[in-house]
Amino acid sequence: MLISARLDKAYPNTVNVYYQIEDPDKSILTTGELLDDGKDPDQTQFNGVYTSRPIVKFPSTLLGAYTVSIYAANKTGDQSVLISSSVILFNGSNTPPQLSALDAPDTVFVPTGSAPSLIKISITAVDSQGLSDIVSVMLRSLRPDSTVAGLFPLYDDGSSSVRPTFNMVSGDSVANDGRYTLTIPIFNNTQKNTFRDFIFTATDRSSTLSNTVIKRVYIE
Ligand SMILES: [Ca+2]
Ligand SMILES: [Ca+2]
Repeated sequence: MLISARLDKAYPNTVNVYYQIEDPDKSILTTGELLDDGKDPDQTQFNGVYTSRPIVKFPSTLLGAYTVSIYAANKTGDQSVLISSSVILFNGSNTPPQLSALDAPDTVFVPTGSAPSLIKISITAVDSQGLSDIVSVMLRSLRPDSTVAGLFPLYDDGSSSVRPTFNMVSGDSVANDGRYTLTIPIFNNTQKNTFRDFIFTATDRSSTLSNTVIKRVYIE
């Protein structure tokens, strides 16, 4: 990979120019220095164009947007602003995620008391590029007139933390097993004698959408 940056002028031996490459999860993959020394791959010494050609090993299991950032620093440690651009890593043989084995109730009963009814919804997501290729599994809830009542993520987190969606844990049993879960509280002010169509989709790191799973849930 060839990286080069043009400074406003040459700073022989007073300024160092560095690059860093972050993976799609914002972890630093590699760092290094760009040189203005006229040695390959740099073409001309001291012309203010700094160049490097690092060998970067992009992990094939982590597709998506890698960020290449460049900054300059002088000998006393003053740094320029970071200049960044993105490199999108695609897998030419990427395949979409696949959803299956939905577990959701046919009918939800609105409670009479103040305690909410909890409905747990689970679905399995797989991807030929591995579970790490899946970035999201979403539930879109549609009213009978097809307007969107809500868009909610499902989690494969083993219920390890309280999620802001409903301010509760997801209800997921085992973290990172490809089984995604969301627990939805139904309160006594919920409208009855209607239904919602739950539309499930997963997305992978190449922004490829899965098959769609649809489930009509009646509210009584
Ligand atoms: Ca994939
Ligand atoms: Ca799970």
